[in-house]
Amino acid sequence: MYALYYFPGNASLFPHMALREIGAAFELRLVDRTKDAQRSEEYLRLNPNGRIPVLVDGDLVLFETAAIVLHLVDRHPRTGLAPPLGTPQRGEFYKWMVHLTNTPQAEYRAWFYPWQHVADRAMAGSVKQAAGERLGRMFDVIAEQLGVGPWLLGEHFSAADLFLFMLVRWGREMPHPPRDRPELAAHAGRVLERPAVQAALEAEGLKAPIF
Ligand SMILES: N[C@@H](CCC(=O)N[C@@H](CS)C(=O)NCC(=O)O)C(=O)O
Repeated sequence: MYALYYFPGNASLFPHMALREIGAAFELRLVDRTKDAQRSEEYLRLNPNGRIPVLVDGDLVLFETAAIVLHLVDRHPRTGLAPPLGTPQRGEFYKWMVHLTNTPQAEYRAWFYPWQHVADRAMAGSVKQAAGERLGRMFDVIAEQLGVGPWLLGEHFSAADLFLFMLVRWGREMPHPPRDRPELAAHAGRVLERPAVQAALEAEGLKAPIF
């Protein structure tokens, strides 16, 4: 039985959707950000960075959402959430997982926490605006690469699609949201139709508009 430390809509949504796609037994443990629980002594023992999520798998305690999902797809190879090891498609899968985590996901930190990126908090608005513009260019490229899809790996649905869905969702209140790109809106719509995704959103209490 896995335990996933989460907060609704946070980076934990990606492994949460993956766990439901896999059909694995898991328990959700709320890290109450409204009380800064991510900075509690108890949580810092699990993730000294004070960030959500964490997955506990027996004696293994993992932070980093992409690493958690890579571990889950390895633990459940027959669920098809990643192409077989050593295939060109597996390489494409790694490309998207790494790109999404170290490019748009990392950039979102500047969008959501701009004051952490400047010594002078008065500049935070400018940092946020620039982050939004960089994210826009990143989503332009992703949309172009995705094309008609239907998935990031073409005909093969993978965990990377869940990741992209979460990142598109995070930008829903941007001046030029990711959903403005027809490829990304169509992709998010397809992911949203999946029963496992619906179940995860419902369990986290996330309501429309989802993206
Ligand atoms: N690289 C980390 C980033 C996780 C992250 O930034 N989580 C956010 C929520 S989406 C968080 O914990 N924010 C609370 C804080 O920074 O205090 C991962 O992918 O797990």
